[in-house]
Amino acid sequence: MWLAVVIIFLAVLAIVFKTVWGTSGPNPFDIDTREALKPIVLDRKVKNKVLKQGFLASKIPQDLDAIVVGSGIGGLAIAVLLAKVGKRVLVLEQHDRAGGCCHTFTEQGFEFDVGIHYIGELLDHKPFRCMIDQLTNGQLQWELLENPFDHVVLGPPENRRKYPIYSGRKRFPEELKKCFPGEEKAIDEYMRLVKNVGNNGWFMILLKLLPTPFANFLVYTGLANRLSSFFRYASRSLTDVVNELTQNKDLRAVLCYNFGTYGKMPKEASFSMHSLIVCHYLNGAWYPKGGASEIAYHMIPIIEKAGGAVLVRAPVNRILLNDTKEAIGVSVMKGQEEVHVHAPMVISDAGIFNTYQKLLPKDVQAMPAIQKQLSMVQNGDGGLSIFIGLDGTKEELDLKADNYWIFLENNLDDLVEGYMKGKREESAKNIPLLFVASPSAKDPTWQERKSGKSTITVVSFANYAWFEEWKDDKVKNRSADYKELKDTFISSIVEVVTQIFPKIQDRIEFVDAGTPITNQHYIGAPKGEIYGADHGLSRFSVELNATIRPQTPIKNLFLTGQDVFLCGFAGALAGALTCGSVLLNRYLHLDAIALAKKVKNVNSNKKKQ
Ligand SMILES: Cc1cc2nc3c(=O)[nH]c(=O)nc-3n(C[C@H](O)[C@H](O)[C@H](O)COP(=O)(O)OP(=O)(O)OC[C@H]3O[C@@H](n4cnc5c(N)ncnc54)[C@H](O)[C@@H]3O)c2cc1C
Ligand SMILES: *[C@@H]1O[C@H](CO)[C@@H](O)[C@H](O)[C@H]1NC(C)=O
Ligand SMILES: *[C@@H]1O[C@H](CO)[C@@H](O)[C@H](O)[C@H]1NC(C)=O
Ligand SMILES: CC(=O)N[C@H]1CO[C@H](CO)[C@@H](O)[C@@H]1O
Repeated sequence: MWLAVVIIFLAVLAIVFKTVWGTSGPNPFDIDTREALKPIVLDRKVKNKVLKQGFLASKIPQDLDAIVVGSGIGGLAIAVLLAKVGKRVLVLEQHDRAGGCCHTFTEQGFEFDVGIHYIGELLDHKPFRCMIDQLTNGQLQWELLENPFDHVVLGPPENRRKYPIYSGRKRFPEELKKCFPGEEKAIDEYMRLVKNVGNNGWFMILLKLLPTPFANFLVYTGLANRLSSFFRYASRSLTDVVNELTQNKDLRAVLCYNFGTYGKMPKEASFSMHSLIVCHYLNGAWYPKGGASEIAYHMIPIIEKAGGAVLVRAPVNRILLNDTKEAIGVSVMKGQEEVHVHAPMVISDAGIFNTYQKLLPKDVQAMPAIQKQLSMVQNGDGGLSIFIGLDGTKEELDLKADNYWIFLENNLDDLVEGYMKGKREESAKNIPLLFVASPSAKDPTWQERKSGKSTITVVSFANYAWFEEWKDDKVKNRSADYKELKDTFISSIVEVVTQIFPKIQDRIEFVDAGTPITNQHYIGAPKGEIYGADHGLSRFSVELNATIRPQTPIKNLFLTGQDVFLCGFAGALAGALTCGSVLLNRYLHLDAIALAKKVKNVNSNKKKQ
């Protein structure tokens, strides 16, 4: 019986594909647009001319084809995709520089980036790499991290166990087995599951792109679960799956260690999400040469070349709707005044909560279709970042191009729960999980830019409620008790970091913390979220995945970025590609794969000649 259903479904799918192809729009991945590599620009003033173009009514291009709210990778990528097929797009960013989580900032001469520590899948000619090359005309360069690229540290200072994590489909499990003799079977089974589930992530994209009736058919017949191991494992927690594999507590923790990349403790995390992450880094981990600001810096000119613009200090305060409740443009706050900008299409990278709850009028928010979507998602946990500027080179300070995941013990679920539910003054003194990395050690241009200095960035989580009372204070001049709380977090974090990197002792020249209300201000995260909407188990239900799509219940209003798909640079980019697929009526993921193949063939032919 199931077989018959599957066959009928596949037949229908074939017809759907055909009709879609039949009426499809232009292909932004039609030709290879990479240009010869230009010398890297390190002068901040030169870069700021591109990244910090302030909003002025006079700078708004005429006859816009689309407006994008937010200049994160999700917003820039959809703007570039449209620009590549000749559309004129205006990107509006509330912060004073473009990039969203990919922006960088400078304090006391130290440059820090916010949301880019390492990205996977960037091997030459892989579709993901090809896509990014096309979106930056081949100007963005990537630097491979060390191998091991991650280190897991478990236990209290007097008993710390260190486990190196290597990339490589073979090497990753091999090295784990060296650390955990006798656990070979558990590690092999983990690898089998992770690969099986992680390689099925495309199914999620399919669900978002199929016409809604087909997607619903898949959901409500249970076919989606049967057809894809991704969804079969989506409702199982990471803790559940891992605990079945082994009794070894350290190994259990190591198999879960990077849950911080999507921000959900293992017992609430979906095994499918975790599998995607593990697979993402299996072939290595990379960092953008020149820092995260390179990303926006090389995308904006493509948008401009097509007649569009990327303007900052442009907070959109509402989406303009006409009498038939169709989106016709946005209103931007310029000082106390509203400036109205019109376009036949509005695409929001500001996240699902901002878009529906802040930018739409109350009566529209109340629409059942919008309420249904909102009821399916929650605000994710708040992020905490510590930025440390150091005197000394990476060699002097013993910093490498890698990351440390430091946990106070191996019972990760209890650690996170205790911390996040704890009283803020207590939690601030004892932060049980830290991600620590040195961006300056990852970037080969750093010494040229800031000779003799280094940086360390630390990331963890923090409860938005701990900081909410100060959210309306003026940034950079918040009250003394806010600073005091921040200092408690800073000193307990610096203590741990100094234990792991003893050479930084007495070398700290600058240190500051970004809290959930900092995220609120600079990246527009409504509750200080680190990764947008929550990535708990329910995020992975088939139904949610089929419901939350680039199309919104409002005509001509679309969503892009991390909330449409998943968090992370790759996740937000996949959101943009999904959005572009809808707008251009074609499967852009397939187009990117096709171009990657073509480019690879051309290159290997060149080598042969
Ligand atoms: C501390 C931290 C570390 C991270 N580390 C990594 C990592 O190592 N690897 C990785 O792959 N991912 C990492 N991520 C995640 C990744 O950076 C994000 O998931 C991704 O960049 C999100 O892109 P986006 O375009 O969806 O959203 P964002 O980058 O958040 O962009 C949204 C933009 O919309 C703007 N906006 C909001 N409201 C308005 C409005 N009303 N008007 C105008 N503009 C508005 C915001 O200012 C913001 O610029 C990290 C994130 C953080 C916070
Ligand atoms: C609203 O805008 C859409 C698209 O621009 C248009 O087709 C429709 O006629 C408009 N409705 C009204 C009442 O203006
Ligand atoms: C900071 O805030 C205090 C009061 O809270 C005020 O007196 C002071 O002028 C402010 N400083 C700046 C630079 O705004
Ligand atoms: C079919 C299914 O799993 N539906 C779930 C979708 O997500 C919502 C909200 O998280 C759940 O309540 C549903 O059960």
